[in-house]
Amino acid sequence: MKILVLGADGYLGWPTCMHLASLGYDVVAVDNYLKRDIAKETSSAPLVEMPLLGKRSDLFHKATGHRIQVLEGDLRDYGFMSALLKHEDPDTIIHYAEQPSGPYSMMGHKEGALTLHNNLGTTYNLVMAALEHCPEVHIEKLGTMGEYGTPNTDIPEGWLDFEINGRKDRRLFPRQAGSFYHTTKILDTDLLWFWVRNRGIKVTDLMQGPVYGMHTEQTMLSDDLGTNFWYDDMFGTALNRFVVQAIHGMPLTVYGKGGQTRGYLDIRDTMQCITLAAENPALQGQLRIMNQFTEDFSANKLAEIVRDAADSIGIDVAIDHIENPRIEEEDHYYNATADAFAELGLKPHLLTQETVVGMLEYVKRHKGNIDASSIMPRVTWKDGKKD
Ligand code: USQ
Repeated sequence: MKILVLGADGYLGWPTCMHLASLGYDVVAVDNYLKRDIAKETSSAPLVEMPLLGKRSDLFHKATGHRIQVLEGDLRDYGFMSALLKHEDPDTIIHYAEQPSGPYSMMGHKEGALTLHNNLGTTYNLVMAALEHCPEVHIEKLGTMGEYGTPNTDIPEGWLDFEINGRKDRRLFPRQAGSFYHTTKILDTDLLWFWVRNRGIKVTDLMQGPVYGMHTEQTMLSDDLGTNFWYDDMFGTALNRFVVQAIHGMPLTVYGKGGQTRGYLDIRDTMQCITLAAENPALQGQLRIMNQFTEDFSANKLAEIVRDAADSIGIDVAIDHIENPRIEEEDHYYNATADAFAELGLKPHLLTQETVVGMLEYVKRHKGNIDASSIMPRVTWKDGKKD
């Protein structure tokens, strides 16, 4: 199987390339380093900055004998996207090529517009180029659990069967996102569903929760084969941030009451899910929606887990409830389904103390790189960028 990974330089993109190449798939990694550029603008830096894709691909080849082909280009440019799909003629495309930060998307007009145009533009170009050159390709699109928001009902996997005045139908489950970034993911889902209905493309839309961790089997092969691990207010996800805060010796930043609950997963389980979906593709003319998380936690619970893990290795950690920069429910019902991957055979790595201690130890080795000035929230949902 030939697999294109779009957005291959990202937190998930590079580990995905190595994981799939290690399984023997023919992997082509594509990126234009947009995230590195916008991260410079916001003074956000990963804990350890990894080499560019070409160098990592060479190192990976030396370490394993597997090759990952690297291409640099802007997928917002239809000429590039079209030539890419025509030339590579892939079986599967994993589409991570989106601006992934809620806070960044809420900063102001420029950042919101970039998020909107980049995220919708790449998805639209991908659909059009697939229809032009490889209409049977399986598109695996990274969506987000945040598309559903936090309804006061259970959350099914994508679809809602409903009845009004005795008549029944089935539609996308209502979406209501908590940031402009998350809203672009809703628009993506609608865009894909439109082209599935009208031209019969083959799509899996993965509703993924926040991911934690920095290591997969392949990232541990060498220091330079790691993933870019973010902990700042823009690109860092909750658990990753708490681990860095614990090592830096500052109180953990729970936003507001801390009852905000999300479905989380270990980065190793992202690898499993992406692979399971690729090996068991959607049908032609199907939009298959799969919820991608393994356990749910409130922000309070995550903070307690990190505090207890730190305590077990002699690090004292306090938990602080700071003013919530976001507009979101802080105390709500949450019960989301995640049956599809379990049925395909996902073996979850649950959040154990050993996992968190492993993360704490990695961050401790790089403690000197922590930039404390990018940890506290610099963007509010109400006012955008704080001066
Ligand atoms: N939170 C805190 N303290 C922090 C950081 C976050 O209490 O220091 C809370 C947030 O208020 C939120 C929850 O933790 O309620 C999760 O926040 P997050 O920053 O880990 O995740 P989020 O902004 O939702 O976005 C991340 C990724 C995004 C992905 C999404 C999956 O950045 O790309 O789509 O997780 S999901 O959350 O399911 O939509």
